[in-house]
Amino acid sequence: MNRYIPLSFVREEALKLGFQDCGAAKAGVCEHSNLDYWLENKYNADMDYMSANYDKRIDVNKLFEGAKTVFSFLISYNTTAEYVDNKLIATYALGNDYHKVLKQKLFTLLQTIQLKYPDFEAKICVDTVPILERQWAVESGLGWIGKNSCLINKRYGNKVFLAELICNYESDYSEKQNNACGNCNKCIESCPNKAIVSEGVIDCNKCISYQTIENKNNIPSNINLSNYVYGCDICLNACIWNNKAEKVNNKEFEPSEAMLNLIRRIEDGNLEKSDFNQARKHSPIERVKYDKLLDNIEFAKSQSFEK
Ligand code: B12
Repeated sequence: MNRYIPLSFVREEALKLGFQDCGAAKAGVCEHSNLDYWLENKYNADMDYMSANYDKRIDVNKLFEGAKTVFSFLISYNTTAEYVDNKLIATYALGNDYHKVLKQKLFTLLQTIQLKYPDFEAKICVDTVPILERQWAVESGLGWIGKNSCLINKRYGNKVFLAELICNYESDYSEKQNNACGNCNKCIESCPNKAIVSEGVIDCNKCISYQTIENKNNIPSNINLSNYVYGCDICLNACIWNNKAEKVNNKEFEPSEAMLNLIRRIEDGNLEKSDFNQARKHSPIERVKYDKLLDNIEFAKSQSFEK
């Protein structure tokens, strides 16, 4: 007999742990024509890891043998905390590192599930696992892919993180949602480098987020950083669904004191390595080295830096 777990049970437990939503989709090969197109056009820039592990990225059975269901989870980082929209560091990096926060939550969830379903097994995925997280979120009914390529949720907008459990149980599968971007092109128009080359497709060579986080070489001189020195929120902030989004009280993603200090130091031009080391302790900003951050600041300053 097939093993079965109700989605309502998983969702209820996930919500107790602070997730905003959870859905489920039947495991298998994922729709990947957009990934293929993106890679063929070298829109991944120098992110070779996006072409490596291709077989795993499109088929969750290669990540977890005998996969039956992919549960997708959504958590908002659009918090009620008051802070100046600093236009230096992207919102997603102001609070605790979402990789650690979400992995811990899913680990706890897995333990809770196993108390009731002892032979439930799952692989926990958060960001770095080769899986198309946005596509699985669409398949799991959590929202649609916006023109800025982000997963947009009607209630929480696009400032949301995603994570998955690939498991050996069948479940109830969620209904997909319709795309509700309509004729709006605000995100496409907002990007100063025209990085959104067609609906849902980002050319990372032109993307501020890529240039300030992932690019290990010099930033090309024609790129406009628009003040950002780590990540970018421009196409997310432009989204009308983001403006309507319900804010959440997720304390772990509120800006840390160390991060607010880092921002003040950058603004005042007296940043020291110790400020960076404090801020990186719990933030995804640890993805870059101090020297890369300094280079980004120099580059942004050379292009009319605003406070
Ligand atoms: C590589 C990567 C990046 C790269 C490339 C981003 C990109 N657009 O591809 C860079 C460094 C630029 C980046 C930036 C950001 N990232 Co990032 N990133 C990833 C990563 C590791 C892989 C994404 C990927 O597979 N890209 C390849 C493209 C082809 O796939 P995709 O964008 O997911 O597109 C799928 C769908 O959009 C769909 N699709 C594509 N085009 C079209 C067109 C139409 C019409 C339709 C219907 C569908 C469709 O097909 C694709 C799958 O086949 C994921 C984690 C993961 N494992 O998935 C996080 C992830 C996508 N990133 C995330 C975040 C938070 C960000 C930033 C907001 C951070 C910041 N503020 O700076 C920005 C957003 C920039 C943007 N507009 O995308 C979140 C996004 C959550 C969300 N709401 O969508 C993820 C899911 C991480 C997480 N666990 O939460 N990121």
